[in-house]
Amino acid sequence: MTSSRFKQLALAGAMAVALPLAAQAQDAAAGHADPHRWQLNMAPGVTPTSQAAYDAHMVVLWVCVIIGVVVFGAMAVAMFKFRKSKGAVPDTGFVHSTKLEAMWTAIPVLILIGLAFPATSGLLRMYDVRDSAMTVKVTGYQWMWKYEYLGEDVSFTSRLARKDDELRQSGRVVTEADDPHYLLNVDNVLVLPVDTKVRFVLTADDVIHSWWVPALGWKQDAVPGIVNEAWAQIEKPGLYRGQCAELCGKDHGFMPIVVKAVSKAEFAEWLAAEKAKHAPAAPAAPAPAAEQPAAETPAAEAAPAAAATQTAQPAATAAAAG
Ligand SMILES: [Cu+2]
Repeated sequence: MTSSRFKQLALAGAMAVALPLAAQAQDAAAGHADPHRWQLNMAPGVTPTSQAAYDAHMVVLWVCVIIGVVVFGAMAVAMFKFRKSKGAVPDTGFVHSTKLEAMWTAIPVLILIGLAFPATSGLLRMYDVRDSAMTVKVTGYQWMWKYEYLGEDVSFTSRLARKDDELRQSGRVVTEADDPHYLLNVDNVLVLPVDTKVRFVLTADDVIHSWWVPALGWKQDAVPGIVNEAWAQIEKPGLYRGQCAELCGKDHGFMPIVVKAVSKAEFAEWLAAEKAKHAPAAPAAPAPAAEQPAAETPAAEAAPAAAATQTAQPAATAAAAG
């Protein structure tokens, strides 16, 4: 091989390593939530608990790296410096050292105690659902999710987007050009406000599912007859995708999750619009109108859409309170 050819190959090799690393650093800086090609590390996520998990993971990683360097370094020195061809003679008298044994017991114990602190404090924080500002009930079904904003009278189901479903049944090989988030799109996204402690209560209707959005930093089983809890406080607006993480039947791979984190003001606006959409007074159908107090119904029907929305909101709140 000529030297210029070798240089080219070396350069290509260096680029192959450096480019993904540079891309990763860029994505980490931009807070990118989606996994990407050549991603080498877990993502820090967008909640304080996911970042705590990431930090604990990085501490453990570096401790492992240091231990690896020390242990393999000592082995390398022992093998190359004290080898027979260099005239090394085994020390047959050295069979036991109480001091050494005490050291190699005590040091790992101390390391483990040191690692237990960030891990335990992170876990305790993760399980503390107190002082949450709102609660979302998540129910797993074969094969979709139902979201209920408790106390707000807003609920809907969320299933695989129709376009993805058609693509998957088309028999074609789906490429990124067809759909950059193939099988990770839903019809109705779960809208949540940022900088708000959102408590989740999770259950299932048929079999065990598991609600998992990696950017939030946890997954929680949704078990029929049992209510599990979790919480998230999303710090960055964005779209965060996840999937069911418990094998739940033939369409387990086709019940994705999409969380849309928006500003508090945007969320309040969205919630009000959802309430208006589902409020009994909004449609002009006679059946729901019968449930309304007699005096209010004709006014709401006659008024323009904006006025109907205003009427619907107190009605929805009253229903939620009752
Ligand atoms: Cu499932």
